[in-house]
Parts: sequence; structure tokens; C-alpha cells
Amino acid sequence: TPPNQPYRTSYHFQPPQNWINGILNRPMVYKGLYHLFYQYNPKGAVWGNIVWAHSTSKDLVNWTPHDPAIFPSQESDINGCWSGSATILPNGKPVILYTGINPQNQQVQNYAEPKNLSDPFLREWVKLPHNPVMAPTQANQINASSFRDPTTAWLGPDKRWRVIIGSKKNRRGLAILYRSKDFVYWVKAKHPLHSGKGTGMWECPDFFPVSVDGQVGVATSVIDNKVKHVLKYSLDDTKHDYYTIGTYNFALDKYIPDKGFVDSYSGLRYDYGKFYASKTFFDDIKNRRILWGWVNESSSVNDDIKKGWSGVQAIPRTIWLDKYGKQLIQWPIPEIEKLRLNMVNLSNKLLKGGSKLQISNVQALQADVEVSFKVSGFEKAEKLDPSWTDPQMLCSRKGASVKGGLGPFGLYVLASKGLEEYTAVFFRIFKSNEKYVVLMCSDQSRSSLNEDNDKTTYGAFLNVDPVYETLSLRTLIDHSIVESFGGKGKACITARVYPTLAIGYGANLFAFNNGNQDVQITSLKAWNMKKAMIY
Ligand code: DQQ
Repeated sequence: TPPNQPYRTSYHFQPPQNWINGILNRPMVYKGLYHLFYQYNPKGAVWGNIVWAHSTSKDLVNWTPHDPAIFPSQESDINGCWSGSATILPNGKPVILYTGINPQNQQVQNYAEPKNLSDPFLREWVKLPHNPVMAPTQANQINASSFRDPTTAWLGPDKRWRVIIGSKKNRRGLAILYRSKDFVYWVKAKHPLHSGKGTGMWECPDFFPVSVDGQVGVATSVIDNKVKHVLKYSLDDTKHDYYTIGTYNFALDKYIPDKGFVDSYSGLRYDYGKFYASKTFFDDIKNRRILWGWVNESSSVNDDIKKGWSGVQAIPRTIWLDKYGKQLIQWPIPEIEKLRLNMVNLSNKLLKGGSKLQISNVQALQADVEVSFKVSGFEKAEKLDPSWTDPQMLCSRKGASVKGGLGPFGLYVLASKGLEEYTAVFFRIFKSNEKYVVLMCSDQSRSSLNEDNDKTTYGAFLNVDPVYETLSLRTLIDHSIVESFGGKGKACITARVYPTLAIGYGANLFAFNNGNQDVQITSLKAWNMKKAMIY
């Protein structure tokens, strides 16, 4: 990588150089080690020449790189080894199903397994000589340019494996279902597991159970009345990850979203900023389900080529069902807290309307900040216009500098001393009938003096009642990424920013309140983050 790299992260995963994307082709645990596989271009900072790069870790924080695990080597993947997933078979053997691009540029699904099961790093993978194991044909009517990203397989009570593959038919997104008795010979089911009208292509689907009771994770094959199922897909059209919560009807081999959940651009999202092609895996070391996603750049392709790299991975998040079954909750894995150093701690600090407060003694470039607010004076809340249904639009219309009644209040991160540059993560409270609605925003519009970046503002409605609950925000700041969790993980927003002044010692952290009503910071804790060992 070229020198002078203010945007390289210090604790978010990224390789030393080049392009990464798609996913962590299904991370997994094997013999006590976490394996991360990800889409990687060994030859440059733009997408292409895709192989599966590979790293392992004991703690999901520090990583050891290995040579690429899967790369083009046979006819069925000669034009690329795209996304896929690992499944651990009942005998403990991990198997990978992945999408290969064949000489006709068709998307087909291939099988690979470790060469040597006693190597805990699983460095070498061998492919079936007779790959592919699933392919588009005249008979099955599968669209050969929209057939990719097999999920982790689940084993039904009938002892047959099932896997879904993302696809589309015209504008209908599809989760094509295949079944197998031996994991090698796969038969397409007559009906997809699920489909969605008008969404376009479903990339990187993920299908998994979540416990209806508590935060404990559930293994992928569990089907009983103590779980709900989640279907997630990445919409190629909007580049966001959407999910619904529902029931897996095993007798029909169909997934049915619960009432109120929709397969559309307005559906629930894992993250309301930049976060794509994510996947979950069940971590049987700690009995939790972990979600991991890729965060693309917001800089120009030219700048990516200049800096020699593109893409980072978000911090892995534990994911579980909220107690009302209405949404998923996400929280950064606790292992990341090992990197915390030198806590700064404030409590019961009044943040007057129109004021800001610098948080000193933290290294604002790489920090973990947790803040909670107590709000009063609800009569000051602005009225929510019934037409303001799109939170991102509302956040861009009412950015951090637009004064309000209750809010905007929150944090200025990666901020220059004189606020020529800052990224604002904040709340704004509206009144709608007799209820209060909390809007959470991440405003990048002032994040950099370099105009050559995508500085779109992001937003989400946060399902917290500010009258009875504390309003909390956690933000993970790491040079060019700002990952924010509102309401203890009820809404997440990830942003990429490229300050020109707020770099090195020029980066600062503030709490701010641009509303006219005072708010109380009940607690603010900020830590410097140590650098993780990533390569
Ligand atoms: N990128 C991969 C595909 C996947 C997409 C190719 C997601 O397998 O559908 O690199 O970004």
C-alpha cells in the first residue's frame, strides 16, 4: 500500500491492500478457531478476479492471514469464485458450497472440502472433480446470470439437507431451494423457499432460526416451537440488506413472513447506512449467532486506486430477536471491548440547547463511545408530518445543523477543531398524535472538505419510547468508519467518511445539542481503542 494512509482502519478487518467485497463467505468455527473467508481481488483495488481470501482468529478481533482458500482451478469456476457458505456436517467436517463462474459465464454451485482435517487452519481445500453440483439447465429454467450465493445448509428432520440460492425471475426475487441426502447430489425443489415481488435479484440470502426467548443463539438446523426464522437477502438494486421474521413451515418447505413484515425496499434492514452482503453463523463456542457484513467505500474509484485498497468488514455483531418478536437486535461482540483503553467518564452533564461539549482525553480517531440521554420538556417536540415516512429523507432534510425542538442532539465524531469537518450521529424527537417518535441519523454532509466522496445522510426510526426509556447511542469510530448502534442495538447505521483535517491529532469528539430544549447526558463513556493485529 502507498504511504500516508489516513483512512486505514485500526480494528476493523481489512487486508493490507486491494479490493474486498461480498461477504465473509460464511464465517465459521472449527477446532476453536474462527475462519473468515471473503471475496478478494488479488490484483487490484477494484472488483474482479475474485477468489476466497482466508484468515483465522481465536477471538474475532486479531487475525492471522492465510493464502486464498478457493481460487479458479477448474472449468466450473475458471471465471471467478464468488460467494458461498460453509456447513459443518454432523461428523465435524466443514464443507463449502460456492458460486463458480464457468467458461460460458454461467453461475453454477460448486463443492469444496478441506484437504487435511487435522490442520486447524484448514489452509487447503479440494474441489469435487465433477463440479458443479447445481447448474442452470433448460429443464430447470434457472436464470444463468442470476443464480448465486448458496447459504449454509440445514438438515431437516427427514435427514435431507437443504440450501437456498439467491436468484430472480423478471423482477421477482427468489430463494431457490435444493435438497440432498449426501451433500453432493442436489435436487431442485419445485417451489422456492420464498420469493418477493418487485424486489429484483436476491444476493447472499441467509436463513436461520432465532430463539423466541433471550439472546442465546440457535444452530442453523433447529426447527421447533421455541424459534422463529429469519430470511435475509441483499438487494442488488438498492445495495442494502433486508430481513423479515416469520415461520418455517417444514411440511410445505416454505418460509412465511409474519404479519407486518414486507419483502420490499421499505422492509426492515440490518443497518440503515452502508452494510452489504452480510451473513450470520452460529458460534457454538459461545452459543450465539454472529452477524458480519461488508462495508464498501464512499470514496471515488480513483481515490480507491490511489490508496490501493477498497472495503472493510464491520465489527461482528451478536444478533437476536427482541422480546416482542418485532425486530432483530444487534450488538458488537464483547471481545472488541478488550481493545478499550483509558476510559473517559462523564455523568449527569446538562447539554444546554444550542451548546456543544468537547470530550477531551480520548484519541478520537479510534474510539468506542457510549452515551445515554435523558430527555424532558416533551411539549417542545416538533410535530411529525404524516408524509415523513422515509427516515433517510427526513435526516437529510433535517441534518445536524438544522435546529429543532427536542434535538438534534448526539455526537460529532471525526470532527476538526473548528468544526469545518464532522460526522454527526444524533437523535431528533417528534410528536405524532399522543406518541413520540425517535429519529436516529448519521449525517455525513460535512464529513470531509473533499467533495469527491459520497456524503449521503442516513437515517432510521428507533423503536424507543423516550418518555419511559433512556435514549442511548454507541459509536465505534475507526479512522474512516463510524458504526453506530441506537437504543442498545435496535437501529444500526454504518458510514464511511474521509476527513482531510480531522485526521491524526486533528480529530476531535464532541457531544452537541442543536435543539432549543436542554437534554441531560446521564452517562458518557469513551475509550481509546488499541490497534488489533489483523495482518
Ligand atoms: N458479490 C459476489 C456475488 C454476490 C455479490 C461476487 C455480493 O457472489 O452476489 O463477488 O456483493
